Amino acid sequence: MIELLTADTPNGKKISIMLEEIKFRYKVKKVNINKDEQFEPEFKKLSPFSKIPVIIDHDNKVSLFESGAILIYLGEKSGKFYDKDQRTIINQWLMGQMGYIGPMLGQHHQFHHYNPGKCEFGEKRYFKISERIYKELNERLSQSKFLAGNNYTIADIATFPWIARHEWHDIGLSKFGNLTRWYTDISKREAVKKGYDLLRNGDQIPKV
Ligand SMILES: N[C@@H](CCC(=O)N[C@@H](CS)C(=O)NCC(=O)O)C(=O)O
Repeated sequence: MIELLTADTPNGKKISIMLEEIKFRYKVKKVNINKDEQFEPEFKKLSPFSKIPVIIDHDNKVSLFESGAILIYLGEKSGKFYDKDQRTIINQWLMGQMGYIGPMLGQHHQFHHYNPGKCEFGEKRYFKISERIYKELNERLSQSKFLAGNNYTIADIATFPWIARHEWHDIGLSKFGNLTRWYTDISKREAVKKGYDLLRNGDQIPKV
C-alpha cells in the first residue's frame, strides 16, 4: 500500500497518474497547501522543502519527496514506464521537466493566471518562456512519438499535467500539432483520466 500525500496540482497529479498506470494500491491524503499544512512538523519530517507530493511505501517502510524521484522509484519498483535500456534518454526528458518545464510554467501561472496586471515584466518574461517550451516540445514530438522515444514513459507522465493547464497558459495548444497529438493521445488513457481526478471531484482533463 502506498500513501500519497498531495494536493491537486500538476506535481501532485503526476504521481496519482503513475500509481493508476502501474495499478498499485494507494490512498490519497490531502495536504492543504493553501492553509499551510505543508509546514506542519510531521509533514516537514517527510518533505524537507515543505512541498507536495510525498509518498510513503508501507511495504518497504520508506518515504520519498520530489516528484521526479518518486516517479523513478515507482518505475523501478513496478518495472513499468522506465525501461532499463532507455534510462539515459528518459532521465534527460524527466530532468528537463523537473528543472525547466515545471518551474517555468509554474512562474507563468503565478504572473499570468493568478496575478495578472501586477508585474508586466514577469508576465512577459514567463509568457515568452512558456511559448518557447511549447515550441521545443512540439519540435521534439515531430521526431518522436513520446518524449523519450517510441514508448510512453515517466517523462511523459511528468510533463502531461503541466500541459493540461494549457487553458491557463493562453498560448494556444492547437497551434502546436505534434504537442496536441501527444496530449490528446495521453488524455485518452483510462489511468490518466483517473489519476488526473486524484481527489475524485470529477476533475476532467481539459480538451484542446
Ligand atoms: N520539485 C518539486 C516541486 C513540488 C512543488 O512545487 N510543490 C508545490 C505544489 S505544486 C508545493 O508543495 N507548494 C507549497 C509550498 O511551496 O509551500 C517536485 O517536483 O516535487
